[in-house]
Amino acid sequence: MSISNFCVSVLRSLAPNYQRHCSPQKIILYITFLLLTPFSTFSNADSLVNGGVVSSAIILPQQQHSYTFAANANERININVTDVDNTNLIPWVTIYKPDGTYLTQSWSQNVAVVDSVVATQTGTYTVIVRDASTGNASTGNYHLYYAKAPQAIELGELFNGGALLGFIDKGDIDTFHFSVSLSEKISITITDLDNNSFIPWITLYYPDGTYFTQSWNQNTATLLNLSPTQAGKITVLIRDASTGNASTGNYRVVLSKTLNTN
Ligand SMILES: [Ca+2]
Ligand SMILES: [Ca+2]
Ligand SMILES: [Ca+2]
Repeated sequence: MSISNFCVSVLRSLAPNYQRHCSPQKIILYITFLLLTPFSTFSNADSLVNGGVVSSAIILPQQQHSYTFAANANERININVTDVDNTNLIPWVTIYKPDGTYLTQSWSQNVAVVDSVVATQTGTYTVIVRDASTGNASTGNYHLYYAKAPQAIELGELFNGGALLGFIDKGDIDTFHFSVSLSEKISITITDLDNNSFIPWITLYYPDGTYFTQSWNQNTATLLNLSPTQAGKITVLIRDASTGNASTGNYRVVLSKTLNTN
């Protein structure tokens, strides 16, 4: 049996009416398309966990991976997609709004950064990860870090007077939270414990997910005597602010709250 006859018989058994309209050549093309589709446009559409990381790989040229997350209007979206192995892969991330229109994109040789982008609609957003190198032809392992304010709390709660130690991997986003009342002022310091190229970068968001403030510094980034305008749980993001956002390092973060006497 020839390949075309085999394909015709397979398709006839799967869809008895379909072969009436197709030549054997078209049927072969159709079956080839079906066979290649799962690899060439593989799309898992996994739901992202807030504060979590996905480890995956672009294994074929022009492959695209899709993910989803839910957000309310005015919440803030942070996503880093890293080229884990320093290959020719140029991680490229694009986000679409719940109505399917474009929201934002980013690409970089090492770490593609979506920083504090406002969700303009309430609903389910779609994230596409692919390679941005010439011909979209590079492959490689990637990590996708996702942190939406509020409620990204990968590493738990920061307490008044307490210190927490952490590590920023390449393109990592660490997340904490702490509670605050309107009668308190807050100060936070974050220190690069290894004194290397890592630039500790701290960003705070209000309980409703809107932006509060941020700071970064080569050694110790400091936020001093801030008076929050919302009470509740403040979301804290820690990232690397060095050029390319690809430095790694150990850090210590310290929170102190004092009574607001103003
Ligand atoms: Ca690369
Ligand atoms: Ca980490
Ligand atoms: Ca540093």
